[in-house]
Amino acid sequence: MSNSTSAVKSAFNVEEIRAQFPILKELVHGKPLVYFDNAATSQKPRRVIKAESAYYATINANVHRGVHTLSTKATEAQEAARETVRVHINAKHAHDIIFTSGTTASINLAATSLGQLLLKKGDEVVISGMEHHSNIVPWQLACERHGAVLKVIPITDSGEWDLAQIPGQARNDVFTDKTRILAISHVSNTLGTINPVKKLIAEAKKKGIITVVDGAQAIAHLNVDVQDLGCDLYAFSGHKAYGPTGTGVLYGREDLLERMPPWQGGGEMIDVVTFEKTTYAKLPFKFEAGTPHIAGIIGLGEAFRWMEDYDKTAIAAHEHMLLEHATKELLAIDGLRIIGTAKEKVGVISFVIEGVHHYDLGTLLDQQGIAVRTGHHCTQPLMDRFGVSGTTRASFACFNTMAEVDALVAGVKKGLKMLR
Ligand code: 7TS
Repeated sequence: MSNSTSAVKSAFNVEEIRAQFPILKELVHGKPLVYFDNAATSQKPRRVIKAESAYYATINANVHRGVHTLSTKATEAQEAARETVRVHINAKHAHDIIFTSGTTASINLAATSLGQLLLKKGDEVVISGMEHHSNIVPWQLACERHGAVLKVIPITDSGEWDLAQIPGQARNDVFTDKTRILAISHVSNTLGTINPVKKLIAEAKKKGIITVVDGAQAIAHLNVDVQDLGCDLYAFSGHKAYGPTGTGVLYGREDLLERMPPWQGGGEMIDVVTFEKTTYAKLPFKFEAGTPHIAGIIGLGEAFRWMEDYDKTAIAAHEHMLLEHATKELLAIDGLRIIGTAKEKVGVISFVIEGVHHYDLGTLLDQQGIAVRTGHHCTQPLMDRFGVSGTTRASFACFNTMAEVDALVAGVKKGLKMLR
């Protein structure tokens, strides 16, 4: 993990970090905001907000097009963001970083393009039972298009992959001779499970299977080193990592990206166009049709520069402390059950309470200024696996505090008095 230890890091001080997030001074229903919905989207430090608006105020122009000064400056700022992301995830080349509108777009690009490149009738794509709908539906569509079959790694009671029992296959045999693609999440948005992706990728590689990782919930919380993981493609969103909405990345191994057909056609992704035949631009532009979200990408670069200022291991330790405290205190509540009790977790805690609807609890918490997400979290098959219709989910970020966890626990207890 050389990428995150190469520069001098600021010491982790939660109050110093909080001071950089303007939204944390907001009141909700007259109460200080306690923001525990970071898995849906994280809040933004002032630096990121400033970088995005400075683009519009001072260098707004289209990229890679004009000879004029503003266009050059906008292009340089956008490409600097690409280099920042490259360093952060330890990709080999800047052109291995494709900008998209988010994880959803990144996985749709991957599924559409890889489907066309690799899938034939009877081939298999393997996903896991804890995937977000964004890492299920694009693969279903690709399988439907090419006559391939979607296979699912089952989930244990604690919320981990059950690699010994793939339905219809021999024990300990996740992959068959027909498996072409493995698409798995690094971290579960609903359970918080940190999956042993490196191990499974190594197994897949031995069989020549292409590996795609959904890193939406990992990127802000773990040291992500794509070369160390050995994955072929890695997808994430900017907005879950302190950056703007409408931005995302698909990292790809150069030789695979070279072979993959383009996903969308349009301006900027071409080399030469005639009515008979079009040739495509070099990487990464082959996959970036049309005017990108330039301001957002510049904001994304600033968010990653901001993350680089801190030691992610220290941030992970802080978030883990919040998780342990929340787990212990919530479990002491009568009738409360935590869904997702894996050994390795990020700061995500999903729970159900006997006789209480998650929506009602979420509404009562909101009245106390506490933002959580309720529902199925875009993981309906996982809800079915655990036999629940939804959960209440608190998801932590580096700016959250122990006092806020105490406020959540007190808020749940107060809510229960009203609901029971
Ligand atoms: N994959 C995972 C693991 C996610 O958690 C999410 C969003 C996505 C993909 C899609 O990301 P997007 O940025 O393209 O929307 N997860 C959540 C969530 O847990 N609550 O709201 C969005």
